[in-house]
Amino acid sequence: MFRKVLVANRGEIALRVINACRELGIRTVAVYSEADRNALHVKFADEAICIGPPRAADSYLSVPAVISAAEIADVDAIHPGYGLLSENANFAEVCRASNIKFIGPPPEVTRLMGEKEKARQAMKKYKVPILPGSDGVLTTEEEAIACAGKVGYPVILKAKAGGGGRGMRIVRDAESLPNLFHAAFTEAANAFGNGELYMEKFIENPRHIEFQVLADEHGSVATLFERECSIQRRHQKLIEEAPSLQVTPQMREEIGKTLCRCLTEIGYQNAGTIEFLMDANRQLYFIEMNTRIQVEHPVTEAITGVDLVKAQLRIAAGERLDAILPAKVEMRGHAIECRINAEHPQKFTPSAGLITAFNVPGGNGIRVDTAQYSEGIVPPYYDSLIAKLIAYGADRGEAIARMERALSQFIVRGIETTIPLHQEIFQDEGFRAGEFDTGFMERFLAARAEAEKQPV
Ligand code: MV4
Repeated sequence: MFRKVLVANRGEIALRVINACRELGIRTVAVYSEADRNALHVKFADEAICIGPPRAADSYLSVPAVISAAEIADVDAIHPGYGLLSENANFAEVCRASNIKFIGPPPEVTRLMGEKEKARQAMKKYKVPILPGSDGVLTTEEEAIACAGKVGYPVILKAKAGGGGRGMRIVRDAESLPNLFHAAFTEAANAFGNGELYMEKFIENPRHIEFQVLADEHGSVATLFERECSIQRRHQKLIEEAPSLQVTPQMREEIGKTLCRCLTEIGYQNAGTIEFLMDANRQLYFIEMNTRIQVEHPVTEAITGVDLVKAQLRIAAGERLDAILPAKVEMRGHAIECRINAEHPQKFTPSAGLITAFNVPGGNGIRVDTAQYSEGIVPPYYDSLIAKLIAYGADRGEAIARMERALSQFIVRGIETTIPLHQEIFQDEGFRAGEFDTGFMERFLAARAEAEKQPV
């Protein structure tokens, strides 16, 4: 096992990784920007090194700054958390060249999954269901029109270098395709330095369902079932749960087996998430793979009892999955996560500043992952996530009841948070019945805006 690990992140995930290391007897090194001097990840790590000014580009995202800190502290490995450098294959290569273990898959695999169209073809090769669409990138409008003719409208153009919803265009007919092709290409070229596009059949208001896997360095891959992540706004997830009410035991088993075979062939290692869209016929189609630990990993931990971050560390240290996991990973009960953001609950504008009161709920079935505290500061430079509230129950009803109870006891003063928004969503009949798709928040917010127009 590693002697010392550098945690190349901040906020709740940095603390989450520090906790896992502590439980495994690994020393930790925090890195921090000048804005995070008083942050809890700095306080709770064994050592801490300031790596630069507040802007992430000058600190947490700076490969030379992070690698220098790792060399000065003489660590064996770096855990990147999520976001920041976690899916940067160049960073993983620099780690390798510096003889520091990057806790994630090999750079070649990170690069493959970062090229969305290559990932799609790789999944197709190993029989993971994909949507009808292009084979490879489309080089001309003519090629795109021909492809859309075969697939059938509506189609969606996506950036090969994209992901997470940027640089996409929905195309509903051949007449509008040339302009949309040009717009998507230009946007992708500006955002990612690569304008190449591919095409898929467009699914209206799909559900977003993702499968969690763990893969060791000896060719073993295990599935830890799925999460339902359809409650999102502008590609930012708000609520996630596990398992999905829409996935039958047979689908879970079949997709799980196919993914394990596929990822063994690809040479995947570490924790990973395979994202799918579910259409109205409840068919699942691969869209993207994320090669990092995800924000919503605790709902999977709650239903499986597996500590995913400890598993990442043990896998990266060369341990075998059969030593890390029970003979058969089983799921039990239901878990839901609310992302608590430092944002105005109606306008979604960021709300940085001093937290004057912070009461974290607890009790049976409640987990809170946060690096915030009373008198803590939310800097304006980073992601607005300040806490994750996870409720577990024997069934979805119990998880909902516990979440509502905990939301009412989660008190944050001094800044605005999305807690009141979550309380409203948990009142929604459709949400409570599990009847929702990725269009849920748009409809919910439109209905709320409409209701506010009516005089009382
Ligand atoms: C799609 C789609 C419909 N059809 N692809 C958005 C984020 C990116 N990861 C993929 N996205 C979508 N891809 C096809 N072929 C609809 C979306 C989409 C979406 C997906 C997941 C969660 C929320 C979403 C919100 C809007 C659109």
